[in-house]
Amino acid sequence: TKQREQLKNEPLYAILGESLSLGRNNLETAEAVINAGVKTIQYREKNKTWRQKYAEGTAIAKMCRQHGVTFIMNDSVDLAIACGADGIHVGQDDAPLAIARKMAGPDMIIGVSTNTVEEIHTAVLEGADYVGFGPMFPTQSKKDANPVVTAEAVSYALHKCSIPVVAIGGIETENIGSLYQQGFRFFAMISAIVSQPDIKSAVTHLRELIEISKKSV
Ligand code: TZP
Ligand code: MG
Repeated sequence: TKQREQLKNEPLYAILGESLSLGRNNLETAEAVINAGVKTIQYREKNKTWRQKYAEGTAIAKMCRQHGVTFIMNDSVDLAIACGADGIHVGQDDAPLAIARKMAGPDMIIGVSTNTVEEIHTAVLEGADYVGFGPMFPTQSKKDANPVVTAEAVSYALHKCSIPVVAIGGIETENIGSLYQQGFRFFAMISAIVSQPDIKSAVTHLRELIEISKKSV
């Protein structure tokens, strides 16, 4: 699908979380992120009801569709389908990939959170479209975050993983360039995007840092 192809061409992956959005609501944040030119957006809310997530997700999916932005729903396959999302992102405690795939059909993008060699290996084997991989650095944005990834897992992610690896966890202007130089090509961020007063300039800056690293690779 077009959306699946687009994932491979966009280094920045913005994750929405209202508690980290400086008082902006998710729709306002989504609008700003879309305006800043980010082509992949995930909706991630841990403490809202199904109906709240459904209402917001549906509205944001519509905005994304109008702007050619890929919209991914976190955690829940039923919400992804109900909201008309392009993709689902499942963690290790969410629906297993085979079940998510069966429910959502072949066109749905499915991403899986991974922290170890074993988890990456399994996600690829089961047919994930991409893996989220992290945390790369300590982060305050996820309460139950795994330990920072090991050097062994990083090496596996960079050299042995046949699908896109989306690095996550503590990524910001200070380290995105070095991650790029290490070989990472996709970067998911919450706070470095949605917690910035000026989302557009934050995104522009992140892109510039990637471009600079590209030249020195
Ligand atoms: N999964 C692993 S780390 C993390 C998630 C959802 C939080 C990322 O947030 P931030 O603010 O980009 O560190
Ligand atoms: Mg989850």
